[in-house]
Amino acid sequence: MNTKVILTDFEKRNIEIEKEFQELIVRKNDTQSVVGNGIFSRYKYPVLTRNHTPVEWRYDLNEATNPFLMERIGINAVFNAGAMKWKDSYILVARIEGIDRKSFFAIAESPNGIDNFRFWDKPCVIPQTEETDTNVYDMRLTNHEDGWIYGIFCTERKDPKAASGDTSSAIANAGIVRTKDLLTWERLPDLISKTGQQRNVVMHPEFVNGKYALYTRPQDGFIDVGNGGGIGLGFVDDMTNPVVQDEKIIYGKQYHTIYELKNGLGPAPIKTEKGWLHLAHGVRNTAAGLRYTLYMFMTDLNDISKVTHIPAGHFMAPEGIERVGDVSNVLFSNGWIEDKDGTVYIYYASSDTRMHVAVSSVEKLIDYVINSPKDTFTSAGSVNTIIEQVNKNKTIS
Ligand code: M1P
Repeated sequence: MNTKVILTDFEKRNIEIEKEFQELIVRKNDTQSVVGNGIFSRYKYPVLTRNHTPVEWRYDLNEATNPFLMERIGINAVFNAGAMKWKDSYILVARIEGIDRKSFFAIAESPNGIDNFRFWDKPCVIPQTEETDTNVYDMRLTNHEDGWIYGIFCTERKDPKAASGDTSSAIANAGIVRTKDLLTWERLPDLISKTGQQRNVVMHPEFVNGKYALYTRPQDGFIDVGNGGGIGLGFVDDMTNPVVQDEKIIYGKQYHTIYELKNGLGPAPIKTEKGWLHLAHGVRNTAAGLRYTLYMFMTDLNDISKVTHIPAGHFMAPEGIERVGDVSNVLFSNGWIEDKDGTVYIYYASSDTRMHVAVSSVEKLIDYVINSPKDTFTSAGSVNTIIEQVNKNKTIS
């Protein structure tokens, strides 16, 4: 006997939601079909979006309590992810922002680093200090030689000194967690530094003279860097009492550059035979608001406070759809992965909305950083740089 199963609206919608979700997760990613700049290859599709978050996070899947199968918990954006290789998988610790504006962390894992990223079943549970975090975001992962994986993130709380009626002033500081399995996170005290606000704090993967080295970004206000800003470097004796000593700016903001207004380090640096490769973001002001681009520099292997190479201008800037989002005209990166064969997966977020990947190699990035011309800081200097290249090209037979 042929009995026809009649599905309820709930059941039909459930099937559609699941189908759409699975299609998105397994979608194959390919390099963009453009010649490109030879430095890196962008990929066609974002690797993580809000639609990649598990259906179970967003929907109450019980027909009795959610008969219309409505989304009960909305996710607004998935961006600014820390990254690392973990047991042959590519891991992103993404910043998930709910529609309630609160950000939190969740791990997504891929077998190849370019597609098939799937979130683990629950978001990360980050223990609290005595002072609860109002908002947390932008975790940088460092696999430190002391045997721990550290996650340093921004913790934000309302400014206790804010005038009554001022409901937006906040204090940003570096929150610190560590783990050995990416499942259980031990919360350490927040960073103790002399500066007013800290964001974009990143741990160096090796001890320096027996101390932990931290890249910082001190600034006076929550939004305004004031007299502060710039990428700093400080040292900590003991991460369970993280007092920063000898904090110094190793690369400051500079007039008429892409980091004119502020800059901040991205992921932990990659060690190469020529020096430490760094990825950072630079911010400048425009009539259309702030513009965030990514740039690279290299520091000395034996003196990590010494910047040895820094090409002029941006390494990556928002293109196409990347330009548009909740905070438009922004590229931000706090995660990259160096594979055993030298491939480098650069994970970057566009416009505080979604995550992308671009692929390069250690060899190419070294070449880019060492052999690209430096900023001359004037238009005449830029013209001269081009003329020198044209003349050099004329000598090729
Ligand atoms: O909105 C752009 C970025 O703004 C901040 O970065 P920074 O402190 O360098 O200005 C952060 O809130 C970051 O998450 C965000 O992507």
